[in-house]
Amino acid sequence: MKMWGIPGVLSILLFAFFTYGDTLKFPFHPSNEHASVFQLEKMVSAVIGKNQELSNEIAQLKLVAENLKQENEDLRHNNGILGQKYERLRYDHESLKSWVQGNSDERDQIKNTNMMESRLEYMEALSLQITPRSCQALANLGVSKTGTYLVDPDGALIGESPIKVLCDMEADPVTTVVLHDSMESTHEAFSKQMASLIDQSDSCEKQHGGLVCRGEAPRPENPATSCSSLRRAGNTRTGYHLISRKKGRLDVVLCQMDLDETDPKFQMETSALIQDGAVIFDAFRRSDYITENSVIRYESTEVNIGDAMDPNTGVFTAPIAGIYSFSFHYYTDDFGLVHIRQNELVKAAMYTFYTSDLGEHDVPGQSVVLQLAEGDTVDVYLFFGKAMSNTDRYVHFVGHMLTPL
Ligand SMILES: [Ca+2]
Repeated sequence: MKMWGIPGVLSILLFAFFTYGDTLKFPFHPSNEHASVFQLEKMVSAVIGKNQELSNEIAQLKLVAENLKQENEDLRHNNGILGQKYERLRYDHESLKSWVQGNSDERDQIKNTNMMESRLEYMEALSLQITPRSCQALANLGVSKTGTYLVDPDGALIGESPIKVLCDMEADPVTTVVLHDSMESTHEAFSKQMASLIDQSDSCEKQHGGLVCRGEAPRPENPATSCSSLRRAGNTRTGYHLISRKKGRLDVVLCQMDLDETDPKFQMETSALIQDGAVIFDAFRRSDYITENSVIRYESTEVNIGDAMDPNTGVFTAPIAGIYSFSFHYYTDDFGLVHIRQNELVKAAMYTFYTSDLGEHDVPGQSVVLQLAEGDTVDVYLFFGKAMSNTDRYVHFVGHMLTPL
């Protein structure tokens, strides 16, 4: 290396001077020339030796520098490789990311599709459960296209499963055609559904090896008279219902709509009933009634719910069968006999034995509870004596139904 040239030699000489300066003064002493030459030779030899030593060191340093340079080169090279690797990794990461994104999109799509499918299944399952009873019912819901549909003649959620039928929506009335292959269940189930369909249709006939039904049967009476008629009317809720089997009353029955109609538990009676309309009257007089051997008549009624009391004839006519309560009061100061009668038969009597001469008088009365059939009559008959009254209304014939039967 040049940097080790002249400045190197100078530094060696300077080094030598400072190291051996003292001895240099001594060898040039004029009195010992020979020794001085020897000393000089020794000195030069030492300098050369030192120089050699330094050269070795320099060579070593050069080697170290070369190594360092090489290492630096290696490091730079490695750095480049690492950079490339980093770039590659980054690229891989990006690819992975977009792959994951794509996957997740696909997964979302699959998820959405699955959700749609399960919703569709749900709707299908639901529609099976709430399938209308006939093509007419479908038409009433707004379905106007002729085609194959599921209907459930014996009612949704009860009885047999829906059956597949052909609905001719263009026919008037809408026609339900049941083909033989339209039922996948048992013969018994098929027969039940057919019976229900016939029950609900206006008319049915066998045609082309199938059954063709048209229109809707008239709605059952309202209120229904049984759990069966309730069910036919479309009420398929199991529970307590009111049915009307007799005029003037509503019976509470338990309808187990999920049971077959032949099952004795399908319609369970309870003793609870509700009176359908009240029967209460209070007929009175403001004047004496003195016509013996006749039905006492009245001038008016205070209350006459159900219009079962005719004050003009004095006769009460039971509008419905039931248990009724009656009472009659009047004023008298005479000897007399008065009857409360059912269908003109005596059921109760009032007897007085007063004499007006002695100033005796009273307000006699009587009460009865009678079981009446629809149309039975009840009246008060003056056998003899007087049923006296004035504007204070001493005469009252009162009656009301306690319970229907
Ligand atoms: Ca059904």
